[in-house]
Amino acid sequence: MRMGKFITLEGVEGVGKTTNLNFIANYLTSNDKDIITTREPGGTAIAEKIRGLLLEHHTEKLCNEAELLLMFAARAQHLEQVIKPALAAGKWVVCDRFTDATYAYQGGGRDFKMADIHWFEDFVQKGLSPDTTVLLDLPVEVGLKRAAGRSEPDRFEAEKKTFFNNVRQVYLDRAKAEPNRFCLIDASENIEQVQKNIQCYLDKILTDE
Ligand code: Z5A
Repeated sequence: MRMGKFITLEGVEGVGKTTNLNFIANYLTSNDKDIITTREPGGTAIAEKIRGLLLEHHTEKLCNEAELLLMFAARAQHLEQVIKPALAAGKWVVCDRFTDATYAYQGGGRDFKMADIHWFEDFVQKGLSPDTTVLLDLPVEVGLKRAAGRSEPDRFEAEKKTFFNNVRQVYLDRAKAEPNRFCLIDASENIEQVQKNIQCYLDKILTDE
């Protein structure tokens, strides 16, 4: 039985997911919600090892099919070990990225058919999907500039601008197709305004509960 709520954060590189994940976590906690924060790929010891494989550069090229399967392998482990038990215990799960990222990066970026991703989604998640997805949107160049200079670019960060523009477009298409689940936030505004807008949305969820 699922009692908690499942909230995910999405967006291209540098939109402020990590910054706002902490804000959401603090806001929900101050509203007496029992929450956990987690991330994808990752969130368990095994899934974090898979994250390492996915993000690191290798001398051998990681093929796109292996990348897609590893994303779902990490997700299966994460769901089983962390997300499902937390939701069943009535906790709110706030997760930095989930399957929308697979549609955006592997579908939009790597050109996999959306129907193939959908098949894996059904196989791994068996109907479990986020209640709410906060999509932080901003022009790709701005996000890349914000994220620049933090560390050596990982395997995804090293991709070209066209890749990220395709990723962004899939996110926007998905938000348009599911307006009830997505909360679309203009992440080009200053942090205070972005968080005010997120808070308005969270207040609605808390009131509707
Ligand atoms: N991936 C995938 O391909 N398929 C999948 O299914 C999944 C993931 C689940 C790892 O993700 C990679 O995995 C990701 C997609 C792929 N690769 N990429 N690219 P990740 O989430 O760990 O990595 P990330 O996207 O690179 O996140 P990030 O770079 O850490 O960005 P962020 O968390 O969105 O941003 P931030 O660290 O909160 O903020 C960046 C900077 O901007 C920071 O200095 C902030 O202080 C600043 N900031 C934040 N908000 C603002 C505003 N409003 N104004 C000004 N400055 C701001």
